[in-house]
Amino acid sequence: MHIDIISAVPDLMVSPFSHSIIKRAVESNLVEINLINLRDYATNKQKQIDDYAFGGGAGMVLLIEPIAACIDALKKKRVYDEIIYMSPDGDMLDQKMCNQMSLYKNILILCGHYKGIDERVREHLITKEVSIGNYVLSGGELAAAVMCDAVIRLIPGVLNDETSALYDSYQDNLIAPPVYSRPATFNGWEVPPVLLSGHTAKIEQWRHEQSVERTKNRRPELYHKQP
Ligand code: 6GU
Repeated sequence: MHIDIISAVPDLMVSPFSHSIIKRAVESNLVEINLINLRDYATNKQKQIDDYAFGGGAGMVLLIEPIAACIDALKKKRVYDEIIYMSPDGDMLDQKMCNQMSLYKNILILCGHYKGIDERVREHLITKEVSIGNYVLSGGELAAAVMCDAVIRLIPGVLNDETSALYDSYQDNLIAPPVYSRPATFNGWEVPPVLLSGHTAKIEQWRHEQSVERTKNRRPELYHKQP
């Protein structure tokens, strides 16, 4: 998968892609992430990428010209499955959307300022808008990092058997069961005995029951989506 991310502050996303699972995915060439500085596509001498909103009001608006120039240049190199704008009023990211995106070959992501981007970008250049929740971030960068993390770990080969995405919370609209490790007793707090029994079938059954109970209690709306 190839992911291009356009941002006015691309450095914000360096660390999220430089560690652990995502770092390994990049190193194994399972994913290529290209951070693009919008300022490199500024069209005027002052390298300006934002300006006041027509009609007045607080906050700067990202200009259409650098964004259009940047997207045009990128489109000459690749055909994108989606051109996504990160926005708090976009479609809500969920596991199903992540699964669909994990099958894409090329994704272009545009990160905006909290005040927004010229609406004509959204109308004419964007194919999908995504939000990661009902709260407002200062920009789309952290949201893009969240979305990319959730998508990249689903690409075949990124996780090994032990960390397989099949066991994730939400994968079957069920929350993952609790896990424990050594010591078996800490402060008198015991690990559930079944997990120490070595009885694989009983352990699997216990985990499934725990998943169902947790989903009912913590995410009843997911429980009612059971197949
Ligand atoms: Cl995608 N962007 C911003 N700025 N805030 C958000 C968001 C995105 N998703 C939730 N809040």
